[in-house]
Amino acid sequence: MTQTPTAPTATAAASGASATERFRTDKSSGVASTPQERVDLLAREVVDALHATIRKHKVTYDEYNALKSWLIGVGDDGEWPLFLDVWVEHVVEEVATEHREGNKGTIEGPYYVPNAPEQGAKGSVPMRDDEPGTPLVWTGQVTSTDGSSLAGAKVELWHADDDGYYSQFAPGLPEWNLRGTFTADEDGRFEITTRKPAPYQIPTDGSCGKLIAAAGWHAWRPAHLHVKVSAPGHELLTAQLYFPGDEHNDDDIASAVKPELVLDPRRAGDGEAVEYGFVLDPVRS
Ligand code: MBD
Ligand code: FE
Repeated sequence: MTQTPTAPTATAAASGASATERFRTDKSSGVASTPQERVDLLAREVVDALHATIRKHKVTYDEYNALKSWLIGVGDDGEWPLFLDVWVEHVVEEVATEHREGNKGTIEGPYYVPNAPEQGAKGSVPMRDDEPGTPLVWTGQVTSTDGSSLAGAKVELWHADDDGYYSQFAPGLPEWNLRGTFTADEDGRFEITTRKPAPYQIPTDGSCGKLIAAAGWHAWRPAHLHVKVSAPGHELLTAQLYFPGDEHNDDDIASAVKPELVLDPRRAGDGEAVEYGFVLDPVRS
C-alpha cells in the first residue's frame, strides 16, 4: 500500500502553544511594573463583578463547574492569548489611545512576531513563489500630526494567507511568510506588494471554539492586514486595515473594525491597488 502524504493540519492547541510562547518571550514585562495598589484595586473589582453576576443570575453548581472546566481548558489549549485578544483587548486599546489626534489604531491580536525581514521602502513582503490570493499593491506615506513627512518611518506588516493561516502559528508555511518590515523613503513614502488575506476563523476545535459554539456566536474576523508603524519621537501605532464589502466588517468577533481603517482599493492589472497612509502622534512631553 502506498502512503498518501497528508498536508499538516492546523490545530487550536498547536497555534495556542505558539501564541503563548510568543507572549512569554515578548510581552510579560508588564507584570513586574504594575504597582500593588493597582493590582489590589483591579483584582478586587473584577472578582466583585463576578460575585454580582453570580448573585444576579443565581448561578448553579453545574454552571460554576462548567466555567471551571472551561477555564482549565483555555490554559491546556494555550488559548489565553487568543481569548483575551478577541474579547478584551479592544477596550484596552480604546483607553490607551483615546488622547490621539493622528491615525486610529486597533488591537494587535496574538500573532505578531518582531523583527520581520527588512524590505526597504518599496518591495514585496516575503511570500512563496506560488503564493495564492489576489495581488495587492499598497502605497502610502507616514506623516506627523503637523503634516510633516516622517522619513525612515518603519511599517511592519503581518497577515494571514489566502487560507486564513499565519506563518509561525500554523504548520507548513515558510518562517516569515507574509511578514515584512518596510522603511519609508525621504518623503515618508512606501510601496508594498502582497496578496489579499482571507477572512480569519477562530479555531473551532479549541476552548475558544467551544465557547463560541455553546453561546451560539460565530467565529469570524473579517480579512485584515496587521501593521505597526513607528518613527522616532512618535507613539507606536498598532492598526489593522480591512477590505470593503467583507460580511464580517460589521460583526467582527474581536470588535476591532473602525470605519477609518477600511481601505478603498481599485482594480489594477490582475489584482488591486490601494493608497493608505498613517498620521502618527508625537510623544507627549
Ligand atoms: C487574529 O488574526 C486576530 O487578528 C485577532 C485579533 C484575534 C485572533 C486572530
Ligand atoms: Fe489577525
